Amino acid sequence: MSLSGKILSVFGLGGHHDCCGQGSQATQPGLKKVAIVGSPNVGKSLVFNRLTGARATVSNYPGTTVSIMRGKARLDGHDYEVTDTPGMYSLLPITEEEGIARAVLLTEKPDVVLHVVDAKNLERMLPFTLQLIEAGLPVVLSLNMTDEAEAAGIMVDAARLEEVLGIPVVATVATSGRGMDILRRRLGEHARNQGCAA
Ligand SMILES: Nc1nc2c(ncn2[C@@H]2O[C@H](COP(=O)(O)OP(=O)(O)OP(=O)(O)O)[C@@H](O)[C@H]2O)c(=O)[nH]1
Ligand SMILES: [Mg+2]
Repeated sequence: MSLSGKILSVFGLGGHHDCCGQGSQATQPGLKKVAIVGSPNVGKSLVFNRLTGARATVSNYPGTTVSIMRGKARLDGHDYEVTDTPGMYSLLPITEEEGIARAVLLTEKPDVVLHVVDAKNLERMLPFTLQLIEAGLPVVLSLNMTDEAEAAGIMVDAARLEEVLGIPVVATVATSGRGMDILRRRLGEHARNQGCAA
């Protein structure tokens, strides 16, 4: 096990991912789950809105004053419950908000974890992707804000990154909706590849 894998195991993360919505925080019984995570201000909520449309509810995370959004999305022919989490920089939380984002991953055991990153700042964002993968979570990566990256002359080879990381990687622009159809399909496929889909 790598050093970061060992450190994560100290915090109760890592190792085999127990999927299929068996978490202790059953929110909508029977529905497969997608959790959206990532750094602050990368477009998580806009991606969430694109996936769920108007079908979303806001509530306080149990026992806290931190609000999280949940909604329903149809992905590749199946319904999922999607959770938007507060921005977090790593799996080792510092703020209450980060702790809740981690709790969504740990206790709710989503069938797919959608890591949204800013395509302009991949060097800063990818270490967190690696942490999520090392924790054994079923990760799909959304390279969001590719419009701004392209305008800045940054061309990311999503297919190559997908090959290197071994997880689905999709370029998106949440403001215009570019890439969202592909993202929906890849999320649904990845859930099924975990052997968890309906
Ligand atoms: N140009 C561009 N702007 C984007 C894109 N996605 C999101 N934004 C903008 O980025 C800002 C942040 O978007 P949010 O969806 O609130 O980001 P977030 O990750 O939910 O932010 P926190 O919840 O604060 O962590 C907003 O002004 C969005 O309009 C994108 O793909 N391209
Ligand atoms: Mg948000």
